Amino acid sequence: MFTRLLVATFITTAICSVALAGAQDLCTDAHMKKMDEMIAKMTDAAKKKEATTHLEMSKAEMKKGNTAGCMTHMNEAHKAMGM
Ligand SMILES: [Cu+2]
Repeated sequence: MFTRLLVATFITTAICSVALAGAQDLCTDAHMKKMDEMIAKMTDAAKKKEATTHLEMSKAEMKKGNTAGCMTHMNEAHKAMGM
Protein backbone atom coordinates (compact mmCIF):
# COMPACT_ATOMS: atom_id res chain seq x y z
CA MET A 1 0.00 0.00 0.00
CA PHE A 2 2.67 2.49 1.06
CA THR A 3 4.93 1.35 -1.79
CA ARG A 4 2.09 1.86 -4.30
CA LEU A 5 1.61 5.40 -3.00
CA LEU A 6 5.33 6.10 -3.31
CA VAL A 7 5.39 4.81 -6.88
CA ALA A 8 2.33 6.90 -7.80
CA THR A 9 3.92 10.01 -6.27
CA PHE A 10 7.15 9.37 -8.15
CA ILE A 11 5.34 9.00 -11.49
CA THR A 12 3.27 12.16 -10.91
CA THR A 13 6.42 14.12 -10.04
CA ALA A 14 8.19 12.83 -13.16
CA ILE A 15 5.28 13.79 -15.41
CA CYS A 16 4.95 17.26 -13.87
CA SER A 17 8.65 17.99 -14.24
CA VAL A 18 8.42 17.04 -17.92
CA ALA A 19 5.32 19.17 -18.49
CA LEU A 20 6.94 22.23 -16.92
CA ALA A 21 10.23 21.95 -18.80
CA GLY A 22 10.95 23.92 -21.97
CA ALA A 23 12.47 22.71 -25.27
CA GLN A 24 15.98 23.52 -24.04
CA ASP A 25 15.46 21.08 -21.16
CA LEU A 26 13.72 18.34 -23.16
CA CYS A 27 16.05 17.92 -26.13
CA THR A 28 18.94 16.79 -23.95
CA ASP A 29 20.66 13.46 -23.37
CA ALA A 30 19.48 13.59 -19.73
CA HIS A 31 15.82 13.89 -20.74
CA MET A 32 16.18 11.22 -23.45
CA LYS A 33 17.49 8.87 -20.77
CA LYS A 34 14.48 9.70 -18.59
CA MET A 35 12.15 9.08 -21.53
CA ASP A 36 13.76 5.68 -22.14
CA GLU A 37 13.20 4.78 -18.49
CA MET A 38 9.59 5.96 -18.52
CA ILE A 39 8.79 4.16 -21.79
CA ALA A 40 10.39 0.97 -20.43
CA LYS A 41 7.76 1.05 -17.63
CA MET A 42 4.82 1.33 -20.04
CA THR A 43 2.43 -1.63 -20.07
CA ASP A 44 0.40 -0.87 -23.24
CA ALA A 45 2.41 -2.56 -26.03
CA ALA A 46 0.90 -0.51 -28.88
CA LYS A 47 1.42 2.82 -27.09
CA LYS A 48 4.89 1.74 -26.02
CA LYS A 49 5.86 1.03 -29.64
CA GLU A 50 4.44 4.39 -30.72
CA ALA A 51 6.32 6.25 -27.98
CA THR A 52 9.56 4.40 -28.81
CA THR A 53 9.25 5.22 -32.53
CA HIS A 54 8.71 8.93 -31.84
CA LEU A 55 11.49 9.02 -29.26
CA GLU A 56 13.95 7.53 -31.75
CA MET A 57 12.97 10.18 -34.32
CA SER A 58 13.25 12.86 -31.64
CA LYS A 59 16.78 11.68 -30.78
CA ALA A 60 17.75 11.68 -34.48
CA GLU A 61 16.57 15.31 -34.83
CA MET A 62 18.39 16.29 -31.63
CA LYS A 63 21.63 14.87 -33.08
CA LYS A 64 21.09 17.01 -36.19
CA GLY A 65 20.64 20.06 -33.96
CA ASN A 66 17.01 20.45 -35.04
CA THR A 67 15.26 21.45 -31.79
CA ALA A 68 11.91 22.13 -33.47
CA GLY A 69 11.88 18.66 -35.04
CA CYS A 70 13.08 17.15 -31.78
CA MET A 71 10.19 18.79 -29.90
CA THR A 72 7.61 17.73 -32.49
CA HIS A 73 8.50 14.06 -32.05
CA MET A 74 8.98 14.50 -28.30
CA ASN A 75 5.42 15.81 -28.02
CA GLU A 76 4.12 12.84 -30.01
CA ALA A 77 6.05 10.49 -27.73
CA HIS A 78 4.59 12.27 -24.67
CA LYS A 79 1.06 11.89 -26.11
CA ALA A 80 1.60 8.17 -26.64
CA MET A 81 2.72 8.01 -23.01
CA GLY A 82 -0.57 9.64 -21.96
CA MET A 83 0.99 12.98 -21.01
CU1 LIG B 1 10.13 13.80 -23.25
